[in-house]
Amino acid sequence: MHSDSRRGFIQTVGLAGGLAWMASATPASAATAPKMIDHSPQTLPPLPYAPDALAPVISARTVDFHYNKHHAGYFTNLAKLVAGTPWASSSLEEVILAAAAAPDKRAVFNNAAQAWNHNLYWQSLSPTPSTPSPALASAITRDFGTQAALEADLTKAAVGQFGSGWAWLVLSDGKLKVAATSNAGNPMLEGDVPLLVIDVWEHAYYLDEQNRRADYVEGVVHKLLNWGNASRRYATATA
Ligand code: MN3
Repeated sequence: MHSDSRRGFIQTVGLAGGLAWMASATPASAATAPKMIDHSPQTLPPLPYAPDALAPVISARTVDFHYNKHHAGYFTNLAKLVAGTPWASSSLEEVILAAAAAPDKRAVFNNAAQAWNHNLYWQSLSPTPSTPSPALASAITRDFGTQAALEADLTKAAVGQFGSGWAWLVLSDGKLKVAATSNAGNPMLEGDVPLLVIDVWEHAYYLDEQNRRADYVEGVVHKLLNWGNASRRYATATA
């Protein structure tokens, strides 16, 4: 996706959210606009595996708190914040992009984005070992050289993120890229397509690893990343 189509994507989403601020963005045809590959409801999705499935890297206790308290809490807060507004019936993605543009909707943005980021986080992990599809593997070779180089970049971004945040593999202008965001940040705000994400908020690892974020990240990157899901997202984003 090049920059014109990215503006078109943002404009389309922005207008769907009733935003006048996007009116000056360059129009792009639907044919060239990148796909929004999710239209997520504002409801907590089921955990895709048993709470103890990610142990010993991530304990059942951490998954329980993380999913049932933190992740569920963002949806609960969001529901209260958008109740009775037009955003109550919008997709999570529409709320995120619209709220990001409204300075007085910071709480809406934070809760919607945290809800979405955690949706992808659970999908980005799996107890079952997996490898990238041939198409994604080829793109990894093109953009990082080797799978090990990508994993090293992702690890560095996750360990190096100062404070709370997220480390991502994204599709950006047709290329794979590692990114980091702080707090509830999400690369979709830049027009990029998130393929997988690692949560580096302390609540993701503190019960298991205390301050040793690097141990958590190493375990996630080398034992738990769901390359099957990343491959499906890559296929959808490039179709
Ligand atoms: Mn979290």
